[in-house]
Amino acid sequence: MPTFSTIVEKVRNRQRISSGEALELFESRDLLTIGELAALVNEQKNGKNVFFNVNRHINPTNICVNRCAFCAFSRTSGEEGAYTLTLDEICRRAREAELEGATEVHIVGGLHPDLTFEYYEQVLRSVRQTAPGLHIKAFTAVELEYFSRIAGLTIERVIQRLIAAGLGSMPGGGAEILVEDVRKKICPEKISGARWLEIIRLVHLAGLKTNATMLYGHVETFADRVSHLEMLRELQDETGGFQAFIPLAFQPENSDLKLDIKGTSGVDDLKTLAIARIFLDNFDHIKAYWVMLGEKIAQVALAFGVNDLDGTVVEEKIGHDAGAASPQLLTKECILNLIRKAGKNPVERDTLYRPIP
Ligand code: V47
Ligand code: SF4
Repeated sequence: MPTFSTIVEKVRNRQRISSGEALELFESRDLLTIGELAALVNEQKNGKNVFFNVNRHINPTNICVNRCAFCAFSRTSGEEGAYTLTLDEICRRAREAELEGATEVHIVGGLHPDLTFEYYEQVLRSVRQTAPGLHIKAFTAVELEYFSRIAGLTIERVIQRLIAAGLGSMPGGGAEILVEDVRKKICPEKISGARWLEIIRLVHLAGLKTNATMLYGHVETFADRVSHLEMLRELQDETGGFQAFIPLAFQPENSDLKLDIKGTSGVDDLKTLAIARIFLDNFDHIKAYWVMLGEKIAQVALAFGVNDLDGTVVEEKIGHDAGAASPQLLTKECILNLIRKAGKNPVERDTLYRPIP
């Protein structure tokens, strides 16, 4: 049984901690020591710099055949609130974003029963054509598996064709909790955790960077969170293709998950971010996604090992359909202010973490 003080010594000596030790940290009440350790690890990697980007989210459709129990965004075809954007509407949003100084569009959506793979290729081509200055970060491993199924293509071929159409990198969604028992309860129709990792491995091998997320604060145990982090750390040791790790705090409103606990606590949010910073020693960036955390916890997270706040976002549906209390967008000035008031140095970045002068 690892003791808290041996874990502290290990982290101070820049040694990797084990899964058992990560579990010990999750079970500890000493939030401040965990935060201090995470801040130390982050400072060694990133100094006082905190990254953000100017981006815009676009969700082409909320119609989805999966209907995960935690998801308040998805609809069945024909249901009230179901929508599918036209290519023109997608391009208008991208063009608007570019004119407003964005460097990235983040495109993810539901698994639509009728749209073809060619439509998604067309989305990428059209965005590239109308807003050539934007990096396109799009689609999750879940969507890639669906494309491969509807098009009758291998995942490798799907990846090649998406790259040819303009895909620049991938966000980290669809990971949820990679442990099978948990997936059976919260997203039984979704690809397995093993398949998510396999597809991401292929994306990394094709030369694209991705992020990794973890949806926490629902039915999972601390041990499940640690297993999730362990699987990510192993894959990162192999490919080095992950850029940022992003814990996503579960927003319970309007979802089918009936839980006693309504949403995560600030203590759990900060502890999860900090332990991720300590455990994922091979990840360069830990992102506090302000949409799910709220601006205040995201700001405090900068003292708990976080070095990225995501971006301006502009139009967010997934968290807000599930009751997120954060605003729809943060202006660049607002993000700069938030970082400076936390005593840190804001750095605007592009998708690949190159500073923008
Ligand atoms: O995969 C769905 C999650 C994800 C809820 O990579 C929910 O830069 C909380 O992955 N409460 C999509 N979370 C969002 C995502 C993301 C967001 C920002 C940045 C990046 C990045 C990636 O949202 C889904 C799912 O895990 N989600 N429903 C909910 N009720
Ligand atoms: Fe569909 Fe993704 Fe929502 Fe699951 S989380 S129902 S796959 S949109």
